[in-house]
Amino acid sequence: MPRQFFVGGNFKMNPSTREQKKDIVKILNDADVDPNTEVVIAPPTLYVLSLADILRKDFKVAAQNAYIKNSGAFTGEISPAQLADAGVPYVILGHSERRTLFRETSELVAQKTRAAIDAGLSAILCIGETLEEREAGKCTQIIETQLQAVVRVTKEANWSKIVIAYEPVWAIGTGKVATTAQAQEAHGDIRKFLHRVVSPAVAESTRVIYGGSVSAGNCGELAKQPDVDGFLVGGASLKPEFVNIINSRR
Ligand code: G2H
Repeated sequence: MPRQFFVGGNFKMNPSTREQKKDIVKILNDADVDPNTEVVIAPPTLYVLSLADILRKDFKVAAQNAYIKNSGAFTGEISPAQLADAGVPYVILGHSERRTLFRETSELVAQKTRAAIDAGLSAILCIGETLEEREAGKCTQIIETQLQAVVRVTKEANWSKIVIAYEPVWAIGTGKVATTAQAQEAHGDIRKFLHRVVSPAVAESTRVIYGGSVSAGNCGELAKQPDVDGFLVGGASLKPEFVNIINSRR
């Protein structure tokens, strides 16, 4: 079965007002979009439910993070069980901003992934190397280490609930997108790793999406790569050009 094209909008800590949120939703609701693309919008936690209420029903919502426990004394955290109970189907985990600014290790990200799946959520699992790691020739090694942590705590069946987002850290918010060849090579490596370490079926069915300065201008060529199954979009997801990215396979 072909992998369904997936486009996520990672709003990060934007927009700053509820009014701006409504303006963005209006653009999405009015847009003519490819019905074959799965679209998932990840606003800040505060806005997830109110955005879901006004968002067109063929789009889904996601949280940008969740903790490893379902309840308890964890001030400031949000639990996977709470998200599931609220009808939120997806959560982004392991984004490089979480890994670097908030010191999340691959082991913690793996535990979060397991907890999310156990609660009934699907995870958009972000991985990717820094510029320093790429220049040292460690791209594949870093990606595999980040994935291996998840492999250790998940079962083969869990992978149907995971979308892998390859986001090279040097391309995030910098305007410096990976070349189509760089993206295809990394995505191909991820698929080979899944084939070797999990199973050929999981390698074939798991969606591997690209993130890092995706725009209306560069999405078309990236979307043509055989192992690029969609995008996780930051800055451009707040702009009208996000519609072009959703439609990049059209
Ligand atoms: C990478 C991406 C969204 P941007 O962080 O996850 O952001 O498209 O702004 O580089």
